[in-house]
Formats: sequence, C-alpha cells, structure tokens
Amino acid sequence: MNSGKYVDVSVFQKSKKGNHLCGDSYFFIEEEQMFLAVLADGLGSGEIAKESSQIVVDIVEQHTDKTVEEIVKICNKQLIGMRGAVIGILKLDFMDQTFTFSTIGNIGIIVLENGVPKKRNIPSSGYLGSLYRSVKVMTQKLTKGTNFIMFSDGVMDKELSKYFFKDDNVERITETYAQYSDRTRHDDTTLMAIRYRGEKG
Ligand SMILES: [Mn+2]
Repeated sequence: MNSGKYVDVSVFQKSKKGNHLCGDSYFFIEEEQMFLAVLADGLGSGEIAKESSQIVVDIVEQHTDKTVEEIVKICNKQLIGMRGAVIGILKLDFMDQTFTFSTIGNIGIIVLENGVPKKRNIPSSGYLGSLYRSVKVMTQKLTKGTNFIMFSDGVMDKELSKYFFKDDNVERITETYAQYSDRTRHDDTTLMAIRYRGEKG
C-alpha cells in the first residue's frame, strides 16, 4: 500500500493464465496539489500488449501537470500508427476539491462516496491510436472518504459491485479481491483501489 498525504493506493495485478508478462500498465503520483492515476491495457496480450500500455504510461508521466483531456489527446496522437491501448485516467485536484476522469475503451471506474456507489460512467468506445475522437471527461466534487476502483477488463462483471469496495482500507480491498476473485485469469487483470482520505489526523 502506498499512503500519501491525502491518498492511499493499493494495486492488484495478475497476468492472463499462461503469460508471464501482464499487458496492463499503471502509474500514479501524488503531489502537493493533485493526485493522478492511469491504467492502460494494451491490445492483444503478453509482450506486445505491454509495449503499448507502457508507452501510454510513459507519456502520462511526462504530462502530469496537464488536464485529463489534454493528456488523453496527447496519448491518442502519439499512439497513432502503433498497436492501440485502452486507458483510464483519474485526477484529483486538492485545491479545487474536484476529481476528473476519462476512460477510452474497456477500463472501468467505480466511485464510492462514503461507501455509496455513484453512477457508473459510460466510457468512450474505441482505443487510443485510432482516429481522432472527442474525449468524454467527467468532473465532480471531491469528498473525503471517497474510493475510486479502477480496473482493466480482466475483472469480470460478477466480481464487481462487491461490498468490500467501500472498505476504508485500500490494502484490504485488493487482498479481499485477490481472495474472492477467480484464481484463473482469462485476461490480464489490474485493479487499483484508490482512497481520498484527506489529510492524516
Ligand atoms: Mn484486457
């Protein structure tokens, strides 16, 4: 578990059965004024998938000061001509007390405000590196005690909307997920549990 000034993060990751390399890549960073997390899933599996998802993460790392919309646009542009990737990106703004997220393709985000799930977002279809598309971005008020569960499509529908996603301990969320989810992964699986806790007391 990574515990920053305001945000806790715990990540579960497992490769598809038979693959030693996971095609999903992720990155997160907490700074004085913001927190940024990204999860990318490369099309295909194994090494090729890892390559394109890692490129996405590398790009995001270089542009953490930009808005979610700007970052997605940059990624899309730079992935044209390469094998594509899908992306989920979340940014918390501690100053404005807002959070912004965007997903392109099969990356899910569940937001639970003090244990209560907010409406699921409708992701933009397609993938990065395809023809230019408009970017759907959601911005909402940030409240202390909000959990963000971001996951790749290796997480199955039946494993979602579980009570343990509202746990205030993100490490317990990923541990419980590891315990109760299917042992055999049919796709690369990454589940990021992120909690905006507010300043430590
Ligand atoms: Mn996948």
